[in-house]
Amino acid sequence: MHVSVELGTKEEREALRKEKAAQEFLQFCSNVAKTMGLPDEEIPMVAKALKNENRPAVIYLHNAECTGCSEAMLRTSSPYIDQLIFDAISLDYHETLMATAGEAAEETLNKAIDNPNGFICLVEGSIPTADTALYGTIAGKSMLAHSAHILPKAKAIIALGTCAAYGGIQSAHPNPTNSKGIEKCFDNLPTQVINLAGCPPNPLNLVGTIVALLLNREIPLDKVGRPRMFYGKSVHMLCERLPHFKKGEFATSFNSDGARQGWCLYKLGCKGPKTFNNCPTALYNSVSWPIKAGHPCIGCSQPDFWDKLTPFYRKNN
Ligand code: FSX
Ligand code: SF4
Ligand code: F3S
Repeated sequence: MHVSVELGTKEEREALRKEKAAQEFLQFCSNVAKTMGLPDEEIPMVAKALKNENRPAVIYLHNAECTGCSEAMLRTSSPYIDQLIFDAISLDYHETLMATAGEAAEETLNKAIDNPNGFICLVEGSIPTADTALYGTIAGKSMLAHSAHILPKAKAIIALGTCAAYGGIQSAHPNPTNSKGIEKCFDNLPTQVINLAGCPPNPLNLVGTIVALLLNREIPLDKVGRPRMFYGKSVHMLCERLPHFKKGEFATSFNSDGARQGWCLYKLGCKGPKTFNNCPTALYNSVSWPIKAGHPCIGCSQPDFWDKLTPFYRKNN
């Protein structure tokens, strides 16, 4: 039997709850600032951006994908997605989250596109282009036509996840639907696409990107369109098992003493040396990341990783 006793008056409990929420928000802002590589003095700027009264409109499009990017975002305990949706941005259209459907949803979308202050477009999933693009449709239109209508009007475009950025699993060989990442589909985009690679990407990198956009900061990108502040270093260089790599201490099977002692997973196929992402320092949910959990990196933030970095468990020499 579980017994809980509540102490203090209702007002005292409410004040405590508010204080705890304020502390958690500050911790969250501190995590975002750290992930963006900002010094502590900038934490109040991050907090201000996330409490922005002129919330930018966001249109979120779904194409061919597993919805893992949305799931990763919704399942986070930190960053608090409700804070992001309700305080920092105005999520005007999201096909899997919004309550409206059918013509009402289309009307919502048209209103969001015509927002006089413009909108940020977040795109999840790759776009099938084979055979008149018929393998993915929304509201009777192909995903290709849907994006062609919306993306040229966006003031910023974020490809959320490896599918939207580079095609992902849909475009793996033999790619029967000729699916592509958004940059490869269009050559008339008004702005360079910000590729937040990862399958799924870390929600903290999305929040950091939105904060940078809200603060009108420049977002330097690497040669495959990923923000350098999140993808500037390899997983290997940031990995807590690097000392074992340097000492030549490699786990030889998942059921070995080396694996149990946290030795390097290179000989079990780890693609950390070829992969650029901040998983070891950003962590998922402030808790863990694949290698910490005992699994080699499969290179999920690299273009074409399904073709170029498989088989995932092939022994690296
Ligand atoms: Fe899935 Fe998103 Fe991977 Fe792709 O994630 S987690 S297949 S990057 O587009 O839904
Ligand atoms: Fe590098 Fe992978 Fe070994 Fe970590 S586990 S040190 S990323 S090879
Ligand atoms: Fe992906 Fe490797 Fe990070 S598999 S989640 S880039 S550790």
